[in-house]
Amino acid sequence: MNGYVIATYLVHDSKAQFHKKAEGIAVGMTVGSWTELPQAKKEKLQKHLGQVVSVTEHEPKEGELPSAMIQIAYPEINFSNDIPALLVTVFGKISMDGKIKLIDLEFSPSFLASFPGPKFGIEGVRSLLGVQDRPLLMSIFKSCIGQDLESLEEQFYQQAAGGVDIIKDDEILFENPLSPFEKRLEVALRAAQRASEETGQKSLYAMNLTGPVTELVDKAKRAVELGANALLFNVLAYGYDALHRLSADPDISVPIMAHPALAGAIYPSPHQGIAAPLLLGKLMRLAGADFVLFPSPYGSVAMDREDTLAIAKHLREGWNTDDQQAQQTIKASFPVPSAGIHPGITPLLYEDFGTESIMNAGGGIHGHPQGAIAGGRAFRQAISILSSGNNFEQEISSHTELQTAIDTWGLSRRER
Ligand code: 1AE
Repeated sequence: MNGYVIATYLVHDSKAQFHKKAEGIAVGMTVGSWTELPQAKKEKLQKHLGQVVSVTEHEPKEGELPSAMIQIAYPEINFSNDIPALLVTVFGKISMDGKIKLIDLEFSPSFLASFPGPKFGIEGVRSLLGVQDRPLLMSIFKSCIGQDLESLEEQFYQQAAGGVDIIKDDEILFENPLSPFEKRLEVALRAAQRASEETGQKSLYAMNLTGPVTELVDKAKRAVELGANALLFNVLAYGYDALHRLSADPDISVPIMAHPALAGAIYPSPHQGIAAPLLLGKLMRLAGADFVLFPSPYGSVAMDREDTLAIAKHLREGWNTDDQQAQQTIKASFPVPSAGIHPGITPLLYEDFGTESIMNAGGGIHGHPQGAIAGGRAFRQAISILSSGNNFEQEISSHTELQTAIDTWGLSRRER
């Protein structure tokens, strides 16, 4: 439906009045009240009126509230082409009105045309690093709070020397006297250079971009001028539009990584909130994230596997639009399943997310009994076996660091 954004909701209602609910949303979230309007006003407002696309009632289940999927089409002339206006239109007031969850949004070609999407995407990040044909490896500083520049420089070096492709700040690292932003960048670049001279491998440093929202663009530009080559951003705390403005700015010529902090306050309820694939998949890519972190199905903060697969699909595959131009111009973002990842989980991650993904670990690298360099190596050995197609279990013992990691954390197997 060109000219409309279609929102899909899951609604639970003890009275099962789903058609009435759908009409109420379509009218209430667009022109207000329809029935009481005089004819002349109705004609004028017709083009602004929301449309009920479908109401699909589910088979009632014992002990559960009646539920239905409702789809509403919203005329794009009602809102400006930005994510805050979109979200307030489709889920502002009604997010507080009973058991209703926003499941999906379908965008029209005209709406998508306002969003450049990720500046680098999967291909762009790969070409910055010069790495093709294997999942990338990312690590997180652990710990970084209370650490001085010397300690962070050494941590950076160890991560890069172990073969890590991308090193990210912890999302909880803000401006602080021990490791101020510009100084932190300076020591990280120096450590990256030192490691690269030894390994011949490039690395990226995703610095946590923080501070007042009005200063973010200037701060990001300054970081780029000083040599920053990636940024980390707490998107849900600052808002999707903040990411959109950073990623669309031509002077911020580095990839941006979206952290999912706060997402757990929004997606987990079966009755309310915003579904994880939309929250962390479609909207993050639309706003311009080159990489998106989300809990993997296997680690310490596990997410439902189907949801993680749907996030990855939204990040990498086509939009649900038949617009070929949007398919081609909005680049694919890297899925980064995270939290509690160690080398023994990598076969499951590879099976689920394949080559075009990033394996990311904090404790799983720094906690290696032989140190962080060995932690990085253990992951790279795991990635190398998986990419070769050889039998993972049979090859473990040929790699000292990987064997130690498996002895420490074990080998995870799929529960059938
Ligand atoms: C889903 C986000 C994971 C994250 O930010 C983080 O810091 C993970 O650390 P580890 O790998 O669990 O130590």
